[in-house]
Order: sequence, then structure tokens, then C-alpha cells
Amino acid sequence: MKKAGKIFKVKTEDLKEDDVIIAIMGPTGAGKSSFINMATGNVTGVGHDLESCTNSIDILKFQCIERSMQDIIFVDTPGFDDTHKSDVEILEMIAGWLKQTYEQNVKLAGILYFHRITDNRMAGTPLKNLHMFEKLCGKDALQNIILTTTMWDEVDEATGEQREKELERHYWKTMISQGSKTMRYQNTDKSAWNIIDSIVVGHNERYAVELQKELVDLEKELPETGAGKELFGKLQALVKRQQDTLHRLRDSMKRHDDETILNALKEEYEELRLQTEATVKEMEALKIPIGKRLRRLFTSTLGFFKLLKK
Ligand SMILES: Nc1nc2c(ncn2[C@@H]2O[C@H](COP(=O)(O)OP(=O)(O)OP(=O)(O)O)[C@@H](O)[C@H]2O)c(=O)[nH]1
Ligand SMILES: [Mg+2]
Repeated sequence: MKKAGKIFKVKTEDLKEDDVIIAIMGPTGAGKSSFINMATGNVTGVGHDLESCTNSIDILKFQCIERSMQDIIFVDTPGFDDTHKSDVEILEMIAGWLKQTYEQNVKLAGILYFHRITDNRMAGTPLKNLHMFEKLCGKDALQNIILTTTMWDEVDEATGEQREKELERHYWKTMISQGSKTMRYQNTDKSAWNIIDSIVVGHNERYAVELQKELVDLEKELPETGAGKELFGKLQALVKRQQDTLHRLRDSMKRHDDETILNALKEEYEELRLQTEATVKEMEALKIPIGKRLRRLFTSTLGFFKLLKK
């Protein structure tokens, strides 16, 4: 059912304990902002190409015209693997917001975790986002999570259904067994409200997510939290992979003396070097000391770059 109302931005400090707050999380381009727009009639914040669009936490209050209906506050979040922000920046932003709200005694009524049913491989971005989300969420809050699939109009029903089963049987199995539900978003306002109502109408008990408990109750620093550790592990694995590729490239460079091949290899090498440096910066931003082994790897690689430039 279409619901008439007004939509406006609100500040985190204005959120109250009894507000009905629904956060929407998931990979970039999964349709988070579009969903809010469809439900509320808002017209901003949707990406039109492959670039990430939402790069801050937007809090939008939907004030229903019908008095009997509750106002809903939507929290639009950026996903990991954003084009403009690093994963560390995204995690810091989400963690900061979750911490601030929990300190105000504000808990989420539910979280919609979005996943594109058009994604034919559960690797890279979708998997990274899911792992980060699971760590951030923890166990208790799983009861108020709706694992929402989007872009159904872009796949044929049979393919979508098969992917949905695979998600339910494999990737989402644990979350579902601990109380999360799955729903399909059909890109209509009716479907959007169906999903929203499944959180609002049931009026479930609210739970703090794990990251809130870790940051506020246990007074942990972000790198010590489950989500922080997950991200650090990912960065570390990435650096390792980059190093292996660099070494392989270096070996091929030794074997070739053809100018064109050599130049192409140098270019590839340089690109990887920049990526590796960026990853290290991210690790440092997370204020985690880089282990001795990794530090050694870096020093040797950087030494090689210097030789290469001569
Ligand atoms: N076909 C189809 N396109 C959709 C649907 N939902 C969203 N889109 C399109 O997908 C693109 C990305 O949508 P957004 O709503 O910006 O995605 P997002 O999750 O907010 O992305 P970030 O803000 O980058 O994290 C836009 O071009 C939307 O118009 C859907 O259900 N079907
Ligand atoms: Mg968005």
C-alpha cells in the first residue's frame, strides 16, 4: 500500500529512544537509496552508473500523514568497496554512528541487508560486505534482520529462485537459523512497505548490534572489534596477494628483454605498487601495527621499486 507522508533529513542527536529506526545496509549499488525513495516518494541519492552514490550516513524521517501510522526513520548507509571512500573510512563512519546512537540509548528497530539477485557470483564485493555485516551485527540483532534481495526485474524467475536458494542454504544459513528472515523486494512501493511493515508491525524487541556493545559496553577500540578484525584480516590478505603478484611480475621482468613487454610489465608493477601502498595506508588508518613479516615484505618490495626506477 502506498503511504502518503513527508520526508526530511534529521540529525543523529535528535533521534529518540522510541523512534522506529530502520537501517539499510549492503553492497554499493544494491538499491538501498532507491528503496527508501520508492517507499517515501523522495527523489534524491540514487546512483545512475557504476559509481557509488551514498557516501555518508543519511537519516531520513518519513512522517506519515495518517495519524494512526508510525513515523519511520530510514538510515541510508554506504556499502564497502565504495568508489570514493576506503573500507576503513566506511567502517569508521558506520561504527561512529552506531556508537553515538547507542550512547543516546537509541537502538535500531531492524536492519534491511540488501543483496542484488543479479549477482551471479558470491565473491568479491558481495561476500566482503556480508562478512563485515555479520561481524558488525553479532547474534542477538539477527532476529531483526531482513535479508532483502533486489533487482528481481533484471533476472528470470527461475534463475533468481535458484540463487535465492543458494543464498539461503549456504551464505545466509547461519543468520537464518538464528532468526533472520529473507524477503524479495520487487521494486514497487507496495513491496517496499511489505518489507518495512514486517519489521514495524511485529514490534519486535530491539537489540544492540555487536559493534555497539563492543564499542560502548566493552569500551573496545574499533580495531579490537569483530568488524575491525575482519577488515584488518581482509587488508592483510590483500597485501599478501599483492606481494605475491609483485614477485611473479618481477620474475617475468627478469626473463624478458623485449622493450614493449618490459614496459607493459613495469606499468602493471607500478599500478600494483600504488595499490599496495594504499592498502598499507588503510591499515595504518585503522591504527593497527603492521606485523614484522609484512613490514619486511614491504621494505624488500619498495627497495625493488627504487631499483626499477633508476
Ligand atoms: N532494475 C532495477 N534497478 C534498480 C533497482 N533498485 C535500484 N536500481 C538501480 O540500481 C542503481 C543503484 O541504486 P542505488 O539505490 O543508488 O544503490 P545503493 O545501494 O544506494 O548504492 P550506494 O549508495 O552506492 O551504496 C540505480 O541506477 C537504481 O536506479 C531494482 O529493483 N531494479
Ligand atoms: Mg545509496
